[in-house]
Amino acid sequence: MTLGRLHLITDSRPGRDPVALVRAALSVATPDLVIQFRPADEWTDRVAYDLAGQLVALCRPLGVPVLVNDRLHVALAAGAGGGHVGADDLPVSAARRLLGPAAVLGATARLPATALRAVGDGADYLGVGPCYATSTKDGLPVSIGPEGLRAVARQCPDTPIIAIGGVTAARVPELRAAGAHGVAVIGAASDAADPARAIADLLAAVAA
Ligand code: TZP
Repeated sequence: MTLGRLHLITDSRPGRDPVALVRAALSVATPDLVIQFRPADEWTDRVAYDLAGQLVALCRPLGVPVLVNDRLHVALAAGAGGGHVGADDLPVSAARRLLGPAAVLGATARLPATALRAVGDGADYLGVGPCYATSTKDGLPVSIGPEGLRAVARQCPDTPIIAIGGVTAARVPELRAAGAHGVAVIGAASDAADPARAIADLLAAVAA
């Protein structure tokens, strides 16, 4: 599996438009781009399904994978390329059974032991973090920094590591040096004055 290096996570905060953000990303980049659709907890399955379907319809012709965070039934129903599970979601082994062998499955890991288990249970890639402090998501544990990511990368040398949490284009080089295959962002794209420009900068940084 060749996994894209820039994972754009849709912003589910009130007032944000996931479809507009994805359109901006597709206008500058398609190889190396992965969309992770992250429905807000309060959204109904119907809302999540409708949005996921719109994103899949936009991305599929360009060969850009759409992964759905947590709600794997929405991923399956909308024809997404796979899903991503965190610590409070379905276990990785159950997620793999549900999605099948061909789907892309990512798992969140903060520590080497968790990462190793996730890979053994069927994760294709690991979302590792939070690498830095972030205000985009509440209730996160303390950030692990590039050194924490390096520890996970050493434990799982054959699995792509996607750094998450407080990632900016300027931080990409130290994350790549620590073993990251790529990065996942919300704020660095969604909060930018010009999201398409910010996404282009992030892509250049991960490709360097
Ligand atoms: N999981 C760990 S950090 C995070 C998630 C979903 C939020 C990342 O957002 P940002 O704005 O890129 O720091």
